[in-house]
Amino acid sequence: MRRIAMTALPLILMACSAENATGQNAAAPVDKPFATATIADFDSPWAMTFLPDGRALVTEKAGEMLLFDPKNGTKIPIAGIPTVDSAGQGGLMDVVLSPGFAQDKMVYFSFSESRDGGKGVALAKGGFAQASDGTTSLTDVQVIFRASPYVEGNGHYSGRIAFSPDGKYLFFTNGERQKFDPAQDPKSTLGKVLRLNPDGTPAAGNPLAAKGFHPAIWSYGHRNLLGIAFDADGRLWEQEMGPKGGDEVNLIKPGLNYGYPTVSNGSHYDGRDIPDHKPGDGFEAPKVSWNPVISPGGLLYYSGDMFPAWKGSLFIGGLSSKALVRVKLDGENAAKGDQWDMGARIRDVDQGPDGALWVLEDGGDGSQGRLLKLTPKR
Ligand SMILES: [Ca+2]
Ligand SMILES: [Ca+2]
Repeated sequence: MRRIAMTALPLILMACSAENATGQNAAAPVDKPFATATIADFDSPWAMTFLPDGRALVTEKAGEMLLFDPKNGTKIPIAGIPTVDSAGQGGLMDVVLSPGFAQDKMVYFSFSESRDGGKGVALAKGGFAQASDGTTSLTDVQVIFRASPYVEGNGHYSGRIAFSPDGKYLFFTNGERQKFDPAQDPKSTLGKVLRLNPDGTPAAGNPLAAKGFHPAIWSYGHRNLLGIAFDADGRLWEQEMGPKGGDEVNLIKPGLNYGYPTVSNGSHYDGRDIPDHKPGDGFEAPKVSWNPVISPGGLLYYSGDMFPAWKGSLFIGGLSSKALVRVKLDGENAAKGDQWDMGARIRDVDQGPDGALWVLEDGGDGSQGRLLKLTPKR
């Protein structure tokens, strides 16, 4: 037994140094340039968004939305959320405020549901209301868009939401539900970035409608899109989980085909190759890709002043990589920046009113689902 152990050791060391030598999975122990404070514990949180008064809405996978006050730790359950199917990767997902929230109090959120014909991701809105006794609800909740078609299975719903900087359009991501081909199917919204009006109807002038595509489609050929964010110049950035290898950050432009499942810098989990993105293949290549994967769970474009060196960077929460990942942007180009080991699956990253970074752990695989606040190290 001892001989076997002695023989195995150099192989393990070699494997480790080989991985580090690529520099791609560099969660090596580095001094983090931020201080980390644990603010609260949640049960598998999925997304958060700050209200103008500094409180926040936090979604939990099983279907609860909470009004959270970072000042005193108070959590108030919000009534009015529809029934959620939270099996597998499903759950109550993203939450964002209407661009006119100060006046219209409207909250947009996404969730997976089970209906006749299968399961899918839905987009809903409701009015934020808090009574004088503190009771909080979303009122007149309406589902304003459903992915199509609904199918069997519990994976790759996606469901991220972002408003365009002018507030006129709502971008919504639909994953390919682990069914591959729908990402290239012009009639399906699966594996697509969609552009909608704030009432959930397809926006007029979407780039592929005249070619017979579903009128909501903005771009296609995507896999599991767990982050979209606009930068300060109005460019739309998206991240998606690739298959075995091939996680991507893409610059989203109208009407383009991002390749999945025809091309990917990764390969299928069963070992079959997928041709990599190549110049001239007719597909839009990612600006950054990862192999081994980081498993991107959420995306933030950082516009704050608290970390001046990172203003204009993307931040990604890494699930399997248990990392916070920074991607540097330069116009239409992007490049890998930092990757900090966080010791837990990271689901989402948000920016506080003061420019602090707020990080939600996923709550799976041994982590607690904590809310962390990152501030510059003194
Ligand atoms: Ca791609
Ligand atoms: Ca490949």
